[in-house]
Amino acid sequence: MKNIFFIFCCFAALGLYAQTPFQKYGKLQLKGTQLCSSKQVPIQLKGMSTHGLQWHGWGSFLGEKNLDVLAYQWQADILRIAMYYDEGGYKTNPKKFTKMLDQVVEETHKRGMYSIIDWHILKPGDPWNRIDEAKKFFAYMSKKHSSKGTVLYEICNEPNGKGVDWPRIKSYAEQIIPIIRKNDPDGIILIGTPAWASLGISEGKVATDIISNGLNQKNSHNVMFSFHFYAASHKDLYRKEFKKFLGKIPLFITEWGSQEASGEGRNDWQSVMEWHKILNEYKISWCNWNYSSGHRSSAVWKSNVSINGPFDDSQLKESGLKVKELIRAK
Ligand code: IDC
Repeated sequence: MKNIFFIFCCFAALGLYAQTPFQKYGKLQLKGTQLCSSKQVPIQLKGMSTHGLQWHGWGSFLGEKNLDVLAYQWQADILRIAMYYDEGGYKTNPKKFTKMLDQVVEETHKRGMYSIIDWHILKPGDPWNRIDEAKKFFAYMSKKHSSKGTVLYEICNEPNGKGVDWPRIKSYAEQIIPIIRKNDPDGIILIGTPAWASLGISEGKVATDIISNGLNQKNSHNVMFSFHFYAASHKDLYRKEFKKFLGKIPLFITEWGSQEASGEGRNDWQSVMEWHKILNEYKISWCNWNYSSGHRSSAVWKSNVSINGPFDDSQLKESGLKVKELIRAK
C-alpha cells in the first residue's frame, strides 16, 4: 500500500512539474491592476522577447530547437514576438511576415507558452503613421489566434517623438482596441506608453495623465500598459517615477535589458536587481530583450550560435546565464 502511495505521489509531482504555463494559468485576466490566472490568482509571467523577425526570425535564428530550450529548460512562460513594421520588417513583405508570425505563435502555443504579438513601431515613433496597416494586422491576428487563449496583443511598441503624448496614443488605442475586441472579447491588450514605453520619463514629461485621463470602461477591459527599462541607463530616477504608477494602472514590462538603452554595453546587475525587487514585490510580468545570437550584449546567445545550436549553457553570454536563472526562479 505504501509503495502504491509513493508511486502515486511521484506521478502527481511529475504531473505538476510537467504542466505548461497555459495549463497552470489558463486564460489570463486582470483583477484591478493585477494580471491573474483564469482563477483570479495573481501571477507574474517571465520570458523573453525575440529580436526583429526580419533579422532573427523563424528559420534564421528562431527554430524548434531553441524554442524547446526556452520552454522546457528555461521554463519561460511567455515569448514576445517583435514584428517590426519598418526597418526591413512587415512593410516590405506583409504576406511573408504574416506567415512567419502565425508560425511563431503556433509553435509557442504548442509548447504551452503565452505569446505577445508585438506591433514593433520604433522609427518613426508615431503609431498613427501606419494605423491603417495596424488595423488590418490586428483584425487578422485576433481572428486567427484568439481561440488559442495564449495570445496577448501589444498594439504599439515604443511610441516616441514630438507630439506623441498620451492623448495621441490614447486616440490610437481607441481605434485599435475595438477591432481586436470583435474577435477576442477578453484577451490582454498592451499599450506602449509615451517616450519609448518609459511612461513619459525619457522625455521629461511623466505621463500621469494615463491615470487621470484614462481609457473609458469599455476600452480599458483587460488592457495593460507597457514599460521598458534598460538597467545601465535607467536607474533611481526611473524607479522613483515608475513607483508612482504602481497599483494605479496595470503594468507589464514587455522589454527590459541589463545593459544600456542601445541594447549594448556592459551589464549593470545591481540596477537589474533593484528593478526586480519591485517587479517581484508587485508581481509585474516581464520579457527580457532579447532571444537571439549576436555581438550586442543584449542578445543572450553568443554570436557564433546558429539556428542549429548547440543551445547549452556554454553558448550563453553573461546576460543569458543570468536571465535564465531569473526566469527559472519561481
Ligand atoms: C534595437 C536593436 C538594434 C537595432 C535597433 C533597430 O538592439 O540592433 O538596430 O533596435 O531599431 C528598444 C527597442 C528595440 C531595440 C532595443 C535595444 O524596442 O527595438 O533594439 N531597445 O536598443 N527600446 C529600447 C531599447
